[in-house]
Amino acid sequence: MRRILLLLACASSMPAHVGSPDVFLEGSAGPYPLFITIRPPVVIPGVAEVEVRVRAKDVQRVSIVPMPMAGAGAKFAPAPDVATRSKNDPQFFTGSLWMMTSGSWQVKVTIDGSEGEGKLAVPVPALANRTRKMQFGLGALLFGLMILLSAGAVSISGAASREAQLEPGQTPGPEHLGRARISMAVTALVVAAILYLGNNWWNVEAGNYAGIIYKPLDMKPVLADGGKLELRLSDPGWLPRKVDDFVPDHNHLMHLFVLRLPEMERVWHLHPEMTASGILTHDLPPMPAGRYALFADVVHENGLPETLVAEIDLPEVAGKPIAGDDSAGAGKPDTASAALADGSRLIWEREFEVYPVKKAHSFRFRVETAEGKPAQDMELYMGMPGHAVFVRRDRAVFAHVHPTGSVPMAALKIAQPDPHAGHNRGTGSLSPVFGFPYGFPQPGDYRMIVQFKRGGAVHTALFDVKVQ
Ligand SMILES: [Cu+2]
Repeated sequence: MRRILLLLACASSMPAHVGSPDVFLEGSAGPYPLFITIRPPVVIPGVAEVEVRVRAKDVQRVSIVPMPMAGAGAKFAPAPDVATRSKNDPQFFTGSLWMMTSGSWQVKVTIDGSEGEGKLAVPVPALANRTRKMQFGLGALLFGLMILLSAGAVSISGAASREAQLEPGQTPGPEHLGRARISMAVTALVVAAILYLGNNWWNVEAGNYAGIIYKPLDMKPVLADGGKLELRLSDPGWLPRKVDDFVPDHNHLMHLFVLRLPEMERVWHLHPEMTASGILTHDLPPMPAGRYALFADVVHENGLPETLVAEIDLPEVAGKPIAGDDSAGAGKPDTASAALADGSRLIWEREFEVYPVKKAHSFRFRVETAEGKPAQDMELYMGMPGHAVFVRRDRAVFAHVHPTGSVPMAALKIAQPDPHAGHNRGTGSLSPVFGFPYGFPQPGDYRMIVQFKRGGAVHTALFDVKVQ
């Protein structure tokens, strides 16, 4: 019975990133540059909050509509909602949308303005990740009402068999009182049976619900001979999902971040390859003995991104030299400007001493040469001007973010009817200034890992930031 009172099965949502459910996207809908923040619902079914900042004038209307990424629902859009324009800020629009089921969703954003219509689809994973406790006050109120109803039913049935057949003014005799007692006993039994069955029904529903609570794929890391890291993936049970249907993101099926514990002062960004169904392997680079945290980003065929998490103790690994898109970085974390191996610096154009929680920012960085001049020889690193990881020191939050935002490019491409929509393609030489749209989901001490490529070499810088 207590479970009836204390539990109300509902779910909060969490996307692929660990503990960082909000979706940030910097992109464009046709001719209109946008900054979009989507906060998936705390409960599913539930309401997602959508914020759209249009970086263009003359926008008449912003409309938004949620749809599944795949399946029949992806073809038939419901009527879109019109987002509300802010009174103080005519370029800022907000809206809320219902998300009815768990899974891989997208929010289609349509802008109508003087330059015609522009569309952008933003992938939003809506994943139930826990059963929430009922609030104590609500539980107490419902418990009181249940007692009142049960007692009421018993008392009404007693009164009915005692007095219903009496003339007005007549007092009930012993036979009426006896009948009333029997009737009340029977009703009490029936009420008890209803409560018992109701409790069972509730438990069955709660059990079913527990089955759809999101669990990322399990990842078991094993060090094989010759310094080969083997990652064995398995499904702990959730909605139908495969361990081998990943699509390449920046040309790689998996982006694996390896952080040395406990200080996270050394980091590797590696790209294991699938060598058998559900098994990804990689030749480790030279690494000192120690304990390491692994965060592996993958994107499923239906656009659902996941971050798989594991830890491993490693002996000293002689390893193979870093090659291809892999990179390694180490350093003392800074709070504003990081010295890089070649004497140049990465300057963080920091806005706050302590960052506010839940607020979207563009985290801007600038690369300066040893002489303090803007760097000229910037290159794309895996298709991006920069890669950033935001990880809380206790590792309960992990997000891998690009200048386009927190949505993996692979998922963004699946959502777009036009494969080139959604990202601003740079023309000419690459700017030494880049930014990452992100908002911290929870307070705490965070490590920020920023990677970019310059003159053929990948650089890694570490920063520390406090969030309240
Ligand atoms: Cu990246």
